[in-house]
Amino acid sequence: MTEKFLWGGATAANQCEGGYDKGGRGLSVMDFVPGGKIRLKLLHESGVDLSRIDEKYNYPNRVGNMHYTHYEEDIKLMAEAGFSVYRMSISWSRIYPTGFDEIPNQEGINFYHKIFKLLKKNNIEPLVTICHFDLPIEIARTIDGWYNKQTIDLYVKYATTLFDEYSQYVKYWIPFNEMNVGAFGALMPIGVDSNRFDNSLEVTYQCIINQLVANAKIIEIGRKYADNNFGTMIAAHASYAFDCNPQNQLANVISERMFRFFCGDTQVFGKIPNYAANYFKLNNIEINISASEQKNIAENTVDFLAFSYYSSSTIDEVTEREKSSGNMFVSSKNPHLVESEWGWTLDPIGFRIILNELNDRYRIPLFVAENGLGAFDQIVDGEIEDDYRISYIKEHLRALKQAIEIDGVNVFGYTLWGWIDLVSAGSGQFDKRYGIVYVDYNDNGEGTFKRIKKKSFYWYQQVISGQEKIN
Ligand code: BGP
Repeated sequence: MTEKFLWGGATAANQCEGGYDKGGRGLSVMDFVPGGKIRLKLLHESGVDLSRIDEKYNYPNRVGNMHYTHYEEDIKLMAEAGFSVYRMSISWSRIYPTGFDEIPNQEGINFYHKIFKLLKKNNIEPLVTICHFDLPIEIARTIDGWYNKQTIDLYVKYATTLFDEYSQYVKYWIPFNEMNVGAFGALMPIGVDSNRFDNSLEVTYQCIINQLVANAKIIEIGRKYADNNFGTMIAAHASYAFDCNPQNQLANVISERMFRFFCGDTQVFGKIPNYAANYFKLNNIEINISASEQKNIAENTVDFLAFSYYSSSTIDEVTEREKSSGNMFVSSKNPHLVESEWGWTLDPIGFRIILNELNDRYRIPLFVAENGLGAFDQIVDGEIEDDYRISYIKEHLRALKQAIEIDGVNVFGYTLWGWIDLVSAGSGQFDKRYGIVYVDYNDNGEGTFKRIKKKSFYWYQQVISGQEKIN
């Protein structure tokens, strides 16, 4: 893979680009998902209306942090911070505006050429997510997103265009962001709200299966190009049984399989695991997958495993306990841990645990594609003193260092999530900030989009250059 440890930051097109109506871009599913507290409720309970926008909501993903017009400045900041890698995603509807188009949108193609050229000039390696919660709206509206096998072909066409255009710059590809999150059956990862269907579990898993098939297909194609490396990407969290009650221990093992491991197991080992086949049988889920699709999955496994890590969760099946919310997971409160302002447990030891678990299970290189702290920031006299963020990152980097140096875990890079403030995926808030660079914009839709370096920017810059030691 690479000799050098890659340091950098991560974003997703739908959360940072903005310019939803610029450069011939078509609309995407995220352009119809309202921001604010209502977002999760709509995604998980009442549904998002994909046919129109509703005046009573705002749609922050249409605006992002305006990277579309600020990309030159943003890449300059990455270079100044010392990044050697930038994890970014491409907006599908910027390349194929409806998803069904015969030919790609040249303006969209040109936009990413400009980005890749600038990254190259600054010696920053792009690590590209092909689909990060991003689907042209027409695919969702007319053929139910990933539930329909036709979406596989549309995605293969889109990915092939990316290889044709950008293989000269990109050698690390992540076909899908956090594939396992599809198990929630929610719109963002699978482009269809499976709760609309009577057999929602079957719809959910058929979508994930279709993505697994698409993933293998594009790996097969992508390998014919230059030196391409492909990674799966999962949302990882350390998961604990609340106590040593065997019932809780077993519940923890079982809950982890279909959520945390199913996608990685299939993509790394090339076969749908037995526990999943049994789960489908026991839950009357009929999966549509052909023998040739299965063969393709077996022959096109991934080269590395990328993951996000923010927090841990705790399972207690025996006793009803107070709940805490993590990155989409609701779990029993862990009395040993404190939580962020959004109720996510802060658990750097859990990070070391998950690094070990993934390393031991898969034995392929790991990449930390997302890690960071979402917090409210205050500007005082033009400065942002985000010591809380520095301490979160420092503790997680210490755990990473221990995993590498003490435990022998094989990790080739780390990208800080939302290295520049952007729209939160879960809450649609702009004021939930992850950045080491502040963007002057807020949840009321006010601001100039001016970029301001936070205290954490200078600190992370020193970590990358080796002047700041993590001990
Ligand atoms: C991951 C997503 C990202 C990102 C992050 C933080 O699940 O891949 O897109 O947003 O979580 O979550 P949030 O934005 O909800 O705070």
